[in-house]
Amino acid sequence: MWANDPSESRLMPRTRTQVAIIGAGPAGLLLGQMLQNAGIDAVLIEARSRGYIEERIRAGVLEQGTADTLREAGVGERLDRQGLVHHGIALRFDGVAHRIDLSGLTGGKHVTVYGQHEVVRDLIAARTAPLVFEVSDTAVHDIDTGSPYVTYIKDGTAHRLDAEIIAGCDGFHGICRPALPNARFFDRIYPFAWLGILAEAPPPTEELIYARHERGFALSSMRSPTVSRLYLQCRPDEDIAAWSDARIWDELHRRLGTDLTPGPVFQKGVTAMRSFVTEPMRHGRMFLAGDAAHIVPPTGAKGMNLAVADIRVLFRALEAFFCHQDQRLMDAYSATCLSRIWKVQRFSWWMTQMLHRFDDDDAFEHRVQVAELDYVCGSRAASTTLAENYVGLPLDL
Ligand code: FAS
Ligand code: PHB
Repeated sequence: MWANDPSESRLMPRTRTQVAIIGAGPAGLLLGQMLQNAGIDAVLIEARSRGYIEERIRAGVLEQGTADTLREAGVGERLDRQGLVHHGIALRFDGVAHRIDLSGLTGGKHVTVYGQHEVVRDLIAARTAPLVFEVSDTAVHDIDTGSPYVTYIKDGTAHRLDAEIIAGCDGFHGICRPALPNARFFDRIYPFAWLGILAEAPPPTEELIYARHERGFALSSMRSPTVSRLYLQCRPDEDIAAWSDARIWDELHRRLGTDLTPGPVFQKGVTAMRSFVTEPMRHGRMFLAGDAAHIVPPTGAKGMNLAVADIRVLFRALEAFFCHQDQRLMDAYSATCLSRIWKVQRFSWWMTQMLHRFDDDDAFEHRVQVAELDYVCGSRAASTTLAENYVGLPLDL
């Protein structure tokens, strides 16, 4: 019996819900929490195990709107206790670090450093509605009808989940985006990647440092006063085995120029860099949100924040549909999200262009790149532009 063979689906164990959510990343889990709070039934299915997604290290910076959204959803207690509130960042180039006063330039707004995996843990802990881990062969069916359904296999048994709405929150490698019949894709792959580490080492400074260096970009972030999160620009096909801890610390010191205190590295990974957008983000009763619909290079710290912004829009649309039989917000979903998505894509692309080494750039382009950083750090108008994007553009709702 195959889960994605519609003729077989009549013979499978069947359950019914109002919203079938595919993917338990920040997008799927937050939507599930908001629907649960509103008394709207949702079943969440996830390909990986609970342990895997709770240990998966990704984003680290929450916009103020994201933190507020998590509090409104009732999962902000640990964030408020353990999150690190930051009022500024530093841009470093030509050996000098320049502070961007995020709060002073945005009327007091700030960001919070709190690992994405912590957000995932908080959302899973708060979930009382069904959350099925380790599913396989997920497939969506009849998404252009009023009776869509999802099939999947769990512990060797094929299941059918009937729903009124399917939320495709299954990330960039999921099955929902490929199921869109008329989508258009916008894609840009950058000629470099990020080598990221987590280390038992105190961050060199209290705030983040984004460094442009002739040898390549580096970023100094953190997860706590004793755990550093650090990144180095590397080749897209970088062999991480060629990077010993000593080599990583040495390269970080060259690019960041700060007194780093090396410590045991307990997580290493290489993250590809791309910009990607899907238009539209909806077909019939299936709605894409988060990385299933878009990818931004992490230079602007926007990936997870953009997923949260999508979910705020999607939740309000589903609440209007289920509680007031009003489809207008659902019909406006794609356009509403894409308006913000493209502005965030621009900012993430701009930060990436400004801070990374592009091997094909000539001397003129290198000088222009430094001049842009010099202008941003020296002009209140230019640094305000960076600050208002970094803390987060106003949320639509
Ligand atoms: P996610 O990818 O987080 O979640 C999708 C979920 O769907 C996953 O749990 C997956 O297992 C599940 N899934 C996939 N296919 C499925 C199927 N067929 N059936 C059921 N479940 C399925 N952003 C930043 O802002 N800063 C960073 O430093 C940063 N670093 C990153 C590093 C890496 C390696 C990656 C991949 C992304 C990084 N991001 C970063 C972006 C990241 O934080 C995303 O924006 C964020 O995870 C988006 O959340 P979701 O849309 O929920 O997608
Ligand atoms: C992180 O802490 O993981 C982080 C911070 C800022 C970024 C990207 C990643 O721009």
